[in-house]
Amino acid sequence: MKNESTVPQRASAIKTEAYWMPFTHNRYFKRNPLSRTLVRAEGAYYTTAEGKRLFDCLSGLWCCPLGHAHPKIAEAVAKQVRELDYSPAFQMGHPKIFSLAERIVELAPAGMGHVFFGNSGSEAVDTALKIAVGYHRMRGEASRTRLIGRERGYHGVGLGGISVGGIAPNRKMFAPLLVQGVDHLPHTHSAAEMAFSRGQPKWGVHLAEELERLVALHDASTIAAVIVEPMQGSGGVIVPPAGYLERLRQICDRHGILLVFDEVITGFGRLGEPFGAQRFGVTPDMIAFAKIVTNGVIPMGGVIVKPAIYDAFMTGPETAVELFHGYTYSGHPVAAAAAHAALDAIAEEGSFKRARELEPVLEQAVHSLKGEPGVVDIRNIGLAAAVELEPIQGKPGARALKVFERGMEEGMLYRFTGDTIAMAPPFISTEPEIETMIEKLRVAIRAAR
Ligand code: PXG
Repeated sequence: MKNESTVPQRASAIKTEAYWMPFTHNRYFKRNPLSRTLVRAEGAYYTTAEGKRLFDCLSGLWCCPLGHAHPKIAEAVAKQVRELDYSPAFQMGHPKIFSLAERIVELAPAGMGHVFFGNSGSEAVDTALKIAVGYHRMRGEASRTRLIGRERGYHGVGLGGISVGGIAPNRKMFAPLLVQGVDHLPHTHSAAEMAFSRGQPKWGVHLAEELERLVALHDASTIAAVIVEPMQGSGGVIVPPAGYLERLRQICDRHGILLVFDEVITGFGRLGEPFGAQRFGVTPDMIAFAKIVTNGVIPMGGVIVKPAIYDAFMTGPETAVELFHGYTYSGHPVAAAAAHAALDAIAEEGSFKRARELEPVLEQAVHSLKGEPGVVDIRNIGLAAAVELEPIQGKPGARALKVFERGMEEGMLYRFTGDTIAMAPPFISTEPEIETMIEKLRVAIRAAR
């Protein structure tokens, strides 16, 4: 194999070739895999194959904020495997999934009624898009098929999700597979107007009016749904301008368009409330969730819908299947057990409140990086923050990669995409841990000039 990298090859005890790693620079990774191979996790820390402890700055991939090896979740999973390890998802049920749906509806904003389960955020999104189109058809408005996403949006990697998504590299290679009849709202980030905003930017509410333009262009009778992340996570913690989501809600209502919030990242506490919907005071028609629902321990995702959506499908003969959709592992009992334990832990440990308490600590700390070399923007809300770096000329992503690698030397596992460093620390973090996470980032940024 040809290797053009200048990184020295190290002896490796593991064979890495067969595994094709997702969203990873495989060849570069495989030159030095041990430093990035994790062998243990406990609380807010990972341990690498080289024995190095790393603070988990992104809570896994946004999914493990209650801390790793949570004893209650571990116990619940072990018990469930012995009691009922699998239950057919179609035409059969089990008690824990019914009660979990009830619990999730209770946590959701008032007015939601039912939960459809899958196993990932991507499945949740594609499920929500299918339900949206099916809903209008069931109501006799079969012309409403168009879906509207947003630039810089990330909605997973299903064909529906990449179609409504707005991240170019995730789409361009698969262009022929993209769903037809999708349009996009502009993203809401403007370096000129809102760099270094704390929390919600004051500029940008007018960008919601672009939805009126899309309605005028396509006609409301062709539009099924608008899907947005309340806060764009993968896009680099892009926080909605004050009033923006409220305006999207009004425009959707005026034209009979469903509003879907993709809360795969913001669901279950990342913004200090159960959902972004509550944080921003805007209730969508559907909420896609995943990740924190099980603290990342067992894969699970799903869609919460308003009763009117569910009811629209509950017609026809009682013995007929109403929605031709579902997965072998929809509502998996082990995932349901993990979710119950995670929701118990959230309630017992006051996790949402803890996230709210830590928000100003993170905000204060991360904005102190303004003025460090190459820092062009800092954004934050809830227990999430991003530091955007100026790309090194002709080498996009290279500066953030340097920061990431130096961060690991400093005992920090940051997340980088493009030239943005993202952080979403565990809810169990202490204040000094959050401050250290930022001070080490300062060291890494200075070293990555
Ligand atoms: N929607 C949103 C808003 C997401 O953030 C998905 C859907 C897809 O979920 P699955 O479970 O299919 O991966 C996501 C996933 C990052 C990062 O570093 C973000 C995600 C996944 C991995 C990394 O920002 N979000």
